[in-house]
Amino acid sequence: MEPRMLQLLFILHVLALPVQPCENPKENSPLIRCLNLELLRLSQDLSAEPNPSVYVALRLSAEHNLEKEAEYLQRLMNVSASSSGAAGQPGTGRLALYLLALRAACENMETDQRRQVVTQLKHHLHKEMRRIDSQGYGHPITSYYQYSLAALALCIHGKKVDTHVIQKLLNNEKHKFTHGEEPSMDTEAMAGLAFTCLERANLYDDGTVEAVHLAAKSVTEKILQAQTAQGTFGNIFSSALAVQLLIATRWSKQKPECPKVMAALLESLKGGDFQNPMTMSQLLPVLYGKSYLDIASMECRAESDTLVLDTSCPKSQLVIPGTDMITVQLIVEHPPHPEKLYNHSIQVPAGSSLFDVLTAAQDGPEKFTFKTQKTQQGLFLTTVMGVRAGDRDRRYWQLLRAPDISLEQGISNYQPQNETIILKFRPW
Ligand code: B12
Ligand SMILES: *[C@@H]1O[C@H](CO)[C@@H](O)[C@H](O)[C@H]1NC(C)=O
Ligand SMILES: *[C@@H]1O[C@H](CO)[C@@H](O)[C@H](O)[C@H]1NC(C)=O
Ligand SMILES: *[C@@H]1O[C@H](CO)[C@@H](O)[C@H](O)[C@H]1NC(C)=O
Repeated sequence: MEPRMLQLLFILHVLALPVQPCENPKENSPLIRCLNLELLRLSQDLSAEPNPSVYVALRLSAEHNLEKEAEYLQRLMNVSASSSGAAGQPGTGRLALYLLALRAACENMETDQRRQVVTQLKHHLHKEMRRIDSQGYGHPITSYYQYSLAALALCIHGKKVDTHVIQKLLNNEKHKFTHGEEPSMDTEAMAGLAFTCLERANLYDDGTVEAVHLAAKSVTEKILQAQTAQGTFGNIFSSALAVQLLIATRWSKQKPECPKVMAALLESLKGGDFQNPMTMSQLLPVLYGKSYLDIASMECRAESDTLVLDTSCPKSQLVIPGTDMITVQLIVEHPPHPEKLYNHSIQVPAGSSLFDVLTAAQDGPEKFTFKTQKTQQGLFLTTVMGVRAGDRDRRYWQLLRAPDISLEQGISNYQPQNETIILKFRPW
């Protein structure tokens, strides 16, 4: 029998198996609907730059407000047509998300302008690949996360990804993907989604199909093994993407990993941990049993146009700073310089964000200074005490709780207790 035929039989066999994907129990639907509405509300904020990840999440939902989604798409296309990424940055990931958004909108891709977007992403991916190759470097320009996202986006559009590009991702999968110096389950998951899409694409030779199949399996195993006692894969934020991979690979929800992680995600959602548009938009699809792979088969027909902005959902549970004060010891470390650049205690109202702490320090007598950059994830800390962390030298200001616990949120979202916070200049 022809290999193609065998492959087809295999796919039909898999489809016939009675496995249900990792899904949440139905009784949580009001909570999920509120997350959906929160994202819809965010999409209506004209002062914020439109975010393709938010658009994709709205599209993968089971409920829609088609008019508002269409308006958002217009704004998204408007921005992407006029500007292409921040200065110097190739914007690989942004462009990939934009392409996913176009497919999720069932937009016609056969126009000169649209073909050009695809070509541009291929070009970016090549530049990323060449950087990995360039002597003694081994890293793409942005990150393996964006590299994977780009491969996924091309694959979702049925475009062939250069096998050299795939090979580089396969090579790196054999090591661990990292986030700073820690394992990055987000990146494992995104690479796994890309491998799974490539495996099913019917565009590659048997050797490549076999290699991406094994890589997808290996990534899934790494993720399952990383499950914590609380049920998360890595931390709670990487768990959303990890579950997308389990959904895409049709991991049975009868297996214990699934209900455990779903419970953890819903608990965190209830507790208000998902605060910024990026984390919310990565979570919503999995709560509707969807992954980014489902974008490939979207038809945009007969969708339920039932979502209306109302006030039935509780406002996000941000603690309003009160009158109780807390004391945060703020330490700035710039290895290898042994002396601390800064070490003083700051008083702020309980419930303040870390950003509020840094601002209070800046206004204090001790000459603390910092700069930030606005992103969809909140404010990114770029410069501390005049020391700027750049993409070029692959350094960043890591946020830690003493002695060495890396924070899982950025300065906009993290609310310190009475504790010591360390800002440490680190390679990544
Ligand atoms: C790559 C990456 C990094 C790189 C970014 C550098 C680079 N040039 O790529 C580095 C290692 C520097 C980094 C740092 C941090 N990161 Co990070 N990062 C990611 C990752 C894996 C991919 C982001 C990406 O490329 N997205 C795709 C592009 C298209 O979107 P983008 O919006 O343009 O991406 C930019 C921002 O996301 C920004 N960024 C990256 N991380 C963070 C974190 C925060 C809080 C902010 C405001 C911005 C930001 O860098 C990206 C590239 O320019 C995500 C995983 C995920 N699930 O999203 C985690 C993730 C976003 N990071 C996270 C965290 C917690 C951090 C740190 C706060 C860790 C720490 N304790 O210090 C620091 C930021 C500290 C600071 N100075 O403000 C969390 C955020 C969770 C949340 N609640 O919002 C995530 C989701 C990982 C996780 N599961 O914990 N990160
Ligand atoms: C597109 O951009 C132009 C100019 O920046 C603006 O005038 C117009 O209102 C925008 N359209 C939409 C749908 O946002
Ligand atoms: C922080 O410490 C202050 C005094 O040291 C105390 O009054 C307050 O209750 C503490 N707050 C928290 C959240 O622990
Ligand atoms: C910071 O300063 C405090 C005293 O203000 C001191 O006890 C502590 O050891 C210092 N920490 C570091 C890491 O230098």
